[in-house]
Order: sequence, then C-alpha cells, then structure tokens
Amino acid sequence: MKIYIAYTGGTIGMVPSDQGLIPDAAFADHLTQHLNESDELAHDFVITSYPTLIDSSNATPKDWQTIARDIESKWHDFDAFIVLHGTDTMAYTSAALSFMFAHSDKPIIVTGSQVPMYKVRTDAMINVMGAISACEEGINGVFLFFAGRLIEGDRAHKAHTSDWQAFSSPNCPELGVLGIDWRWRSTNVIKQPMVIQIPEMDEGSVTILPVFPGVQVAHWQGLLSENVKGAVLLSYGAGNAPDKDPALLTLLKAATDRGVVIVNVSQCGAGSVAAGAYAAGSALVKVGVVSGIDMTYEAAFVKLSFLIGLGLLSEEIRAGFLENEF
Ligand code: ASN
Repeated sequence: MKIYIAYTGGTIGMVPSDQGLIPDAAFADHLTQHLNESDELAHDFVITSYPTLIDSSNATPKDWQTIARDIESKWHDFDAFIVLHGTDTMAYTSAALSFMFAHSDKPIIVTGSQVPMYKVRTDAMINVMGAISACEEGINGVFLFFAGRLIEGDRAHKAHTSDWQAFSSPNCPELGVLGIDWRWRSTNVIKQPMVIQIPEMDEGSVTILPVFPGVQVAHWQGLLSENVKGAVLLSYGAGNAPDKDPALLTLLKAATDRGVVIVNVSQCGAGSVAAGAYAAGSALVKVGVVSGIDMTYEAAFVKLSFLIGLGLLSEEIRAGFLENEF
C-alpha cells in the first residue's frame, strides 16, 4: 500500500524545551526510520511534517481546511492517509475530515499519543501501528484510532486527560477494537458515492453557549456577537435550559430570528437530546433552537462550521441537523 502520513503537531512528535513539550520538525525523519526498520511492513510510506507544527490546542477551522486540502491534493497518489495530530482537538479535526470527505472510499485515520515517541514508555508506536493495521484491513472512511479503538470520525470525544484510553465514542459503538486481533462491529452500511467538499473555513463564526446554574444574558451576549452564525448550546440533561428567565429566551430568539443556527447538545456527554420532554426544553424549541440529537459537542460545532462554510442558508443548515444529512 502507498500510505501518506502527515505530522501536523501534537505530543506524539514533541520534545522537551525550556517552556515544556514542543513539536519537533525532525519527527517525520525519526518515524520514517522507525517504520523502515521493520521487515514486516511492506508499504510505501511518505511521511511529512507540516511547515508550522502546532500543539493542537492552537488549531482553528483553518487548520482543518489545510489538512483536508493536503489530503485532497494527494488523493490519487495514495491508498490510505494517516494524520498525526495532538489529542486536545483531535476529535474536532476527525469530525471535520469526516464531513469534508463524506463516504470516503479510502481510509483517513487520525491518531496521536498521550506520551511522546522519544520516551521509552510511550503509546506513540502502538497508535501509529494500529492506524496502519486499520488501513491494511481495507476499511474505508474517516476514523480516529486511539488505544486500540477505531472510532467513527464524527463520533469521537476526548474523554480522559491522562489515561491511554483518551477517547470515547459515547453514542456509537466503535467500528473496531484492536487487541491481538481486530474485533469488528457488524455494519450494514449502504455504499454511497464519495463527496469531497472543503469549504473556506471562517474562524469565529461558531460559538459555544454554556448553560450553568445562574447563567445570565450578560454571559451569553458577548458570545452571540454580530459575526456569529452558529452556536452550540450546551444544555442540561435531555436538552434543558432555564425557562424562568425571559431575557435569556428573548436573546436566543433574537439570535435565531437574525439567522443564527443554535444547536442543542447535552452537556451530559452521552445520550440524546429530547428537548420536548420538559417545559424547560420546549421553551428552547419555541425560540428556534434545533436538536443536535446525540451528537458530541465537537461534532455539532464542526458540522455548523462546515455547513456555514459551504454558504448554506440558515434554513438549509437547520434542515441538515434535523434530517441528520451531510
Ligand atoms: N497538547 C497536546 C496537543 O493536543 C496533547 C497531546 O497531543 N497529547 O497537541
């Protein structure tokens, strides 16, 4: 197989500095050497480091666009793509790639590590080797591979700061689990034609509105600024937010009236939004908030950014969430 591996930054290729760990530009060479040492790996690897390597906490929607354009430019030259990325925002990037490469007919796998590769006790190679193994298995689509779990790209959530198992897939069983061998979830996927769409990503067009006890209009006003076109509302439980403060609901209504798409996602971390179940949730529906159903907040944020980037009208974006399209 011809496998393209892009190092975008992140702990996997970091080395110590006076300020703490920073990405190392020589990492691609180290990894190339490492992979070429093994006789068992009969693949053609092309491994590159991006010119500006980042800690993924600095990533913006523009970085998703850069990674996607890079993959697109090499699409016909490779059989599989592996993106080495920091874990902090890996779930956002894997979601972005899964929207941009919908129904991908090649594997695109995002991975990284909790501990850098230069350390003896590292999870770097086990994750890289797992990602390569997933490519060898002939699976197609966008996935996040971490600590033996192959998670759908738009279903992953960073769930632990320090466990090897840093990612969860709260509302969808992982496609595969790698131990000595792979264990696969049986799927009944209807093959659909692949669609690559890499929109211009506008930074700052999507925001997150947290719900917390005592939340006030002043807390959200700044977040719902003029240039915002989409917002993820991090609600309680099955999609509830306080309905006893009319000013909060008026603010949300004014935003939806001017075309801001507000998507309701639960801060529970797992389960679905059923916003009509309680009066406190129905109030949100009345002011035009749409349900994110069982999406992670990362996927909801990215889907909003993606659909806004495509230049869709707010009605079309709302429909995209309600019908679970795109
Ligand atoms: N701060 C790092 C990053 O996201 C964390 C990691 O990769 N484990 O780039």
